[in-house]
Amino acid sequence: MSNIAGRVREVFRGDQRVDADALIARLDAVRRFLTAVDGLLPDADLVPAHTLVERAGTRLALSRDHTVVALAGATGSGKSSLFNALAQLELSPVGVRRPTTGVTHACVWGPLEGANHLLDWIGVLPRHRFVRESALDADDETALHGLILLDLPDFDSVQRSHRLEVDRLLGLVDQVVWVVDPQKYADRVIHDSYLREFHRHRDVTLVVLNQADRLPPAEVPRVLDDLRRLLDTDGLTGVPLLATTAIDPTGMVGLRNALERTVAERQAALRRLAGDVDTVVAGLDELVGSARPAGGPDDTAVKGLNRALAGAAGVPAVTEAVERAYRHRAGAATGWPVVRGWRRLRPDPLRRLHLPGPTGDQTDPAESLVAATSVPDPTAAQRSALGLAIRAVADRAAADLPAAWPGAVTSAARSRLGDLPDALDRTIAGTDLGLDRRPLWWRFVGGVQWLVTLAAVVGLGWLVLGYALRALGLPALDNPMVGQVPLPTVLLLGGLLAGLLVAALTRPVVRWAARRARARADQRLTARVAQVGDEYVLTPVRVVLGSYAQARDALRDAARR
Ligand SMILES: Nc1nc2c(ncn2[C@@H]2O[C@H](COP(=O)(O)OP(=O)(O)OP(=O)(O)O)[C@@H](O)[C@H]2O)c(=O)[nH]1
Ligand SMILES: [Mg+2]
Repeated sequence: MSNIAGRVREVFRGDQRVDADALIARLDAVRRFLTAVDGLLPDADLVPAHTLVERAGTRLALSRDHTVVALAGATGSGKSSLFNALAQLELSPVGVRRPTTGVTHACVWGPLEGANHLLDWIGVLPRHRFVRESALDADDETALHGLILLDLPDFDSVQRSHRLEVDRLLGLVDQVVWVVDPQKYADRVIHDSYLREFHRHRDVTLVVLNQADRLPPAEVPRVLDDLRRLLDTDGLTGVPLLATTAIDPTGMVGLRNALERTVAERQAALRRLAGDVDTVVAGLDELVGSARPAGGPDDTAVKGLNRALAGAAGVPAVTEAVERAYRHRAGAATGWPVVRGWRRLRPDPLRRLHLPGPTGDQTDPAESLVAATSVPDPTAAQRSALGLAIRAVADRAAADLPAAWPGAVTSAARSRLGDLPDALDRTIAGTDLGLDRRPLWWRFVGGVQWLVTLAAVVGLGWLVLGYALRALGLPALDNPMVGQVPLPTVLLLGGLLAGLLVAALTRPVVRWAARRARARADQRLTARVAQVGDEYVLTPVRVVLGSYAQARDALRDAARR
């Protein structure tokens, strides 16, 4: 689960330098991650990443020549005493009343101008900003030029506002010097709530055991060992640990040297932000995980979706109508002319669905924009089958993704569900069902039918004329004979028989051709309906899968030190 976090933890950086460009690239990667997951993952999970991007951008834009170091610790540990001793001025009141320091004080080594923007951003009031620059000892202090030392209120305060101020500042400063004293160095609050939280910021963490003068000299190493053990448990193995005495200038040489090194390296700001990126990446790791994103929705689920879409769109009803319409139209074109007119009176099955009727009988395009067809609305069963098929597509596509994603994939799959019925209806209405052309063989058979009917009519007329002449006593017609049978009789009976025979022979062919027309229409409709499914269901799913892949790549880049 925490593969990236694991990798981050394994790297103990110690004095390793942080390259500014590499850090900016990692921050860009976090930004890319946020863009990729925007609207897909819960905002609450992304707050630390947004905060980091915003803070890091501002910190890097502000003075990189200054290093902001905070003295943090419990009340009475001696933060203000150390602050004053380092500044060699009484800047922050030291008192017996606890807590003493209520607002952050800042001391800047070097000119204040350059540091002011930084202090504005950090939020130290101008009246609590001091400058440590004196003509007398300018040379002694050059090693600390660029240092902005902050004296923080106590974090274990009875005053809630102190704790809030400390928490706010700890998120902004470049380096933290944790000040503990011999009485309270093992307090649970500092270890559980603070030091442990800073384990990814080991390279910008320093711990001092202040008031070392209060211990018998032989005790100091024992207490330091004990404190070191506690720090190891906190995950702060290797952080510098010093004993200090604020009331004795020689008792602070180690701390001063450490601060001089920090200022000279000008790395603290970058290291702090790199630690922040590590923390954020570790927190996001669970949201993205290591699963390879699926290439797209899987085939079986897509087939199921297309089937359900076809059902909901009424494709079976339309294809059945196509078959009947083919028979109807073929019958009208090839049937016995005597009954053709009667067939035409019956409504065309496709026309009844408001689908294109016989050629030249198209549905009004304006009408098709609203309720395109009169294909029956999907039944409750078809609707629920469609819902299940969409769910199956989402579930299969998100099967390997971490817990935060399946919800986003399902929402994407359903995002255009409301538009689907109209889209399907329009598609059905716009699909060429393949019935526009009248096949040549219809014309041929139709022509034959006319011919034989004509023969029968001629025969009938001829016979009627013969009877009429005979009835009037006029000379009979001299009927030519075909074998034993007179020609008019052959024409009449032959014409009638031939018409019935052609109709009988044509019927199975029409049935077969109608089934083919149905299959062809089914193929076309299914393909068009699948396009709608692709546009309305699969594309949104692919977009989320693409975002997942981008987020995963971005987070890997952000994790790379
Ligand atoms: N003996 C001795 N006393 C110290 C030392 N450092 C601080 N003190 C005393 O400890 C008390 C508290 O010191 P402060 O500097 O006010 O402590 P703080 O951490 O700033 O306390 P808050 O402002 O309340 O958070 C004062 O009486 C200091 O004189 C030290 O190194 N040795
Ligand atoms: Mg104080």
